[in-house]
Amino acid sequence: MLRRSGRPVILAANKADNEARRQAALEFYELGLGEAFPISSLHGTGTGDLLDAVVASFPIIEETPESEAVRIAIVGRPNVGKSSLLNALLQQERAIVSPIPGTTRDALDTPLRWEGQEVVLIDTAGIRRRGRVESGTEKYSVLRAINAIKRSDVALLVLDATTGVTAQDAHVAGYILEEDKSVIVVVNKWDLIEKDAHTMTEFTRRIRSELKFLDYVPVLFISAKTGKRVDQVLPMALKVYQQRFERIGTSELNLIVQEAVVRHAPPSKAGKRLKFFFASQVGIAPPTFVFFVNDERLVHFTYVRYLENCLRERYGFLGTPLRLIFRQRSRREK
Ligand SMILES: Nc1nc2c(ncn2[C@@H]2O[C@H](COP(=O)(O)OP(=O)(O)OP(=O)(O)O)[C@@H](O)[C@H]2O)c(=O)[nH]1
Ligand SMILES: [Mg+2]
Repeated sequence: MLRRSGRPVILAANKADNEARRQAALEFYELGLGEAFPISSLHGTGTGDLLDAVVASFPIIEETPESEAVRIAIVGRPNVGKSSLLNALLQQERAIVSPIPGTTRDALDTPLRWEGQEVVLIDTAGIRRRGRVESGTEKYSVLRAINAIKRSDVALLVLDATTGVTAQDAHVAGYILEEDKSVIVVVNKWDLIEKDAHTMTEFTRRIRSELKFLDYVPVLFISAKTGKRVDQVLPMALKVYQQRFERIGTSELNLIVQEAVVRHAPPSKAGKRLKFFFASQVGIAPPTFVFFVNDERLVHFTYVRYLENCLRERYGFLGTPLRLIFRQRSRREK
């Protein structure tokens, strides 16, 4: 009956409380349902591998329903050089423009092929600060930029090197994060800066402190005008795109959590300490993790940050936001 249903079937052999019983679970091969996962509901063993198998059988939900292309939005304040960057990217010899019929929903979408990968670059009009009196067209351009961010996988947040980070830049960064998009900071007009050996480090430090929630984000210093380091933009964007889809296996993830807890004790309140029971990655793009804990009220944001850093130490997730969700395990299950 199960086979006829056409649904994926995963066999769990329960009550495999000891090694002998785990071995015995191999016999279930005879059912013709593939490998049996020996588990023990009583001891909670084997459930990690079982969950991995369950998750692996899920149909892959296409994040990019309109095409297979990686969509990269170029956003930032007016006049920082977004359109110039687009043109500079198109001038690179390896970027061959190849129009794909039916994918261009907006006059500003430029499809191209980069080393075998379909890419759509989305140029936008500069986003001004919220709250200003906006003319009709300006308002429209803001909406279009926000829409471009929504449609993208990766956003290039373009800054003007001569003005540094402004409140508007933080504002645009906020839009990108609200949408859980991956991001690269591109500092443009680097040709106009008088530099010494420390300028780039100092600039990077300032960007990281002024946009502090973006500390996992790569920063590139370019000149759309001279073409300097423009060739690093697309490879970096594609790298960031790939890390958006990275998965941590359940056993590996739980090891990371155990080690994190040993290195740095979780917070406690009124004599009660936060305890981790089990963690699982439940989603990609952005990578989303659920942590089952004894009491979610004990979760403090500094510890969330710390856990996030532990995940990034091992997996990078360059330029990609992570979602960490904490769930209280109900008493019944204890
Ligand atoms: N020196 C220098 N000038 C640049 C660079 N990139 C762009 N510019 C100049 O900056 C001005 C604005 O460039 P655009 O590319 O139109 O800027 P934009 O971000 O598309 O502007 P909006 O579409 O109005 O939001 C132009 O005069 C460009 O020539 C650069 O790397 N160096
Ligand atoms: Mg422009």
